[in-house]
Amino acid sequence: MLRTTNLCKIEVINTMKKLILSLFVAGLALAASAEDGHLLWLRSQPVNKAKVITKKSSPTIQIAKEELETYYNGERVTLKLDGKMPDDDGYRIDGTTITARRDVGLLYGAYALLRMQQTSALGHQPSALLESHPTYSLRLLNHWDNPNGTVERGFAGRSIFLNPDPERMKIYARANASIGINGAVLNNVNAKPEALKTESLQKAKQIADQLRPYGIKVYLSINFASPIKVGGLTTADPLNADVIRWWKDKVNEIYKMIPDFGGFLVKANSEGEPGPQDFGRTHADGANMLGKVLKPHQGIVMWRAFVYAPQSPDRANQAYLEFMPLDGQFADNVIIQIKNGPVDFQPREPYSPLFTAMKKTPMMVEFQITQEYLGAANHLVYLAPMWKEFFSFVKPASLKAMAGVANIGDDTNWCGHHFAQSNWYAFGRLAWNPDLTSEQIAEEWLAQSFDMKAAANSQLLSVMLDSREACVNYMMPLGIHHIFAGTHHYGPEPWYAPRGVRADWTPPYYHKADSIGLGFDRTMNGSANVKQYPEALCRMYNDINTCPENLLAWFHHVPWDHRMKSGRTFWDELCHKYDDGVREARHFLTVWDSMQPYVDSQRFEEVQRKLRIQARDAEWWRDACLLYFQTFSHRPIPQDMDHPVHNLDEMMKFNIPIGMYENPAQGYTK
Ligand code: GCV
Repeated sequence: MLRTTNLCKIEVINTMKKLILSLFVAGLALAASAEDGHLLWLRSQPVNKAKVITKKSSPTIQIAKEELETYYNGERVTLKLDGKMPDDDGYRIDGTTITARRDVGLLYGAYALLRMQQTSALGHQPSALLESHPTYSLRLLNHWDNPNGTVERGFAGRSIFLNPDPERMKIYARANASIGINGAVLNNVNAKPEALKTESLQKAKQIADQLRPYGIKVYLSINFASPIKVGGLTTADPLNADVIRWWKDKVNEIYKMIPDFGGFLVKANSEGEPGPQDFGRTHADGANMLGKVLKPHQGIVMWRAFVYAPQSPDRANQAYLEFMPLDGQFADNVIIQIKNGPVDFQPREPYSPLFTAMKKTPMMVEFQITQEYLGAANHLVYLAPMWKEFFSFVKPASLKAMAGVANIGDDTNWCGHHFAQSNWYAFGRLAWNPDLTSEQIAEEWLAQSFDMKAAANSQLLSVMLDSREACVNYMMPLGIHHIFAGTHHYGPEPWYAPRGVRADWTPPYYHKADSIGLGFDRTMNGSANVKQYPEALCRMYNDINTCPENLLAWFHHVPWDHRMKSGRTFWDELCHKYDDGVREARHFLTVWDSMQPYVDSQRFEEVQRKLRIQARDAEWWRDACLLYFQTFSHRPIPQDMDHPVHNLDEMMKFNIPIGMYENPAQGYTK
């Protein structure tokens, strides 16, 4: 009896020991695996092994040295400046010697070497000879941050610039420098005049000082009426001598504080913002006045072409109509900043025809990294394929620069969704080299952001590469556009058209559904938008039989029974596209669920929650759009697909909010 009891005790003690040990091991594993995404793609652990040899020292070279000495796992790296290299930010890596013309080139070279180390499994050899030069000298993030800390179309918390915390600024600067981003516009293009008050400039100076060693210049968005609103003048007429003097003094004040200030970004005469047209002047008059004032300081003006008037029969025509007559009239330090598409960052648009029409004006493209129209921070949508699509029509060399509307806020993981970090990453990599493929960039990002086995990586790679087309499918396939909810741009509201709201801010203006068909007739018989494209494209888009099907309802009012290449009618094809999108969104979730063994628990769960939202939203999109369009088509939903599970009348009463399942995004301000 006694013996048995003792044996039992021993067993209990052993079991407890085992339990404690396993809890300890599990605890360790958990601690090791907990990741919150705060370090972005720069998650390497210090190895503190390399010795870096360099003759020159500067704050930028010092950072390059520290990065390599901390994270490079070779013995020795040499950093060399070479005045014979091309005069740009490029670098050469020969074994473990990095050579560059500029200090910042050495920093970019250091990050490139570290990237090779992190992605070596992809077959990049650290010892390979590599010389790389940026396609664009200006690679800018546009932050739409407001002085009160909100971020317009931001879904990742509040502005990181509200109280620029040095630790956060350092991660931000490292991340940008690691992918070659060299400029940040600190405030919203819907600029408050206060942005130019001395107190605000002092804050900009503080940020500029923190970013400078990483090769990043700061820029500001300005309100064109600032001479009135800040300066107390009675006019902001760009040809008025007092106005010009006010801008000169303001610019001098800025450069005293920030000697390497980059320049101004201007949204003028657009969506109610003031501009030169308010004083009977042109965009060129306004932009050139600012250009002249900035010129002695080597500053630039980025003047946006995002303009449209409420009464126009076709919003897509307008930027061209306003800017083409001014081609060749802009000063040489003015760049016209044009959104990739002619309407507004839709999941799919054709390229803006201004890019191929303007021949005598420096231009830059504005992409939107924040997912205003692609599921906010809830949907996994990798945007590189969309930007590459743009570059398949617009030659990179025809542009001067690239800007991206940032998806960054003070959320722990910066971008709201762990995978949204890949869009920040992809933007920077493409601004350096638009010839990189979406696949290369996604592979690099995955290799640096997770520690997965190759097979798992390749499944995630497919998810990323398919995600943009999936989003197009479940939101607005076959060229449909701008059928978003009226009060935000997250869910569908193709029926939204309250009295009193400008027509071009309502979906029926764009989809034009009726008993005949669906889509906006932009052919020569319609708004003639096709005419703004080069002749061959014009011809192709104008003919419903040659127009690419993925833009069909963009350029045509497509009859419901129009025969598609698949043999289906347009209506049936539309139904299938929506259903494909839903299936794809569900498939992304299934793939992710199988990643659990390879991903740290925190990021696994956070991404899983978002993918579940995405799959539910996709279903909501399909049901809302198909049931609503069916009231015009009067055709049945095909039998060989999943049928809607919601009722239209119920959906029409409910406006799916961005934060339906999560905390609402704080950013939306309009
Ligand atoms: C910053 C769209 C967005 C606005 C944005 C505007 C622009 O209309 O919805 O939030 O304003 O584009 O790019 O200026």
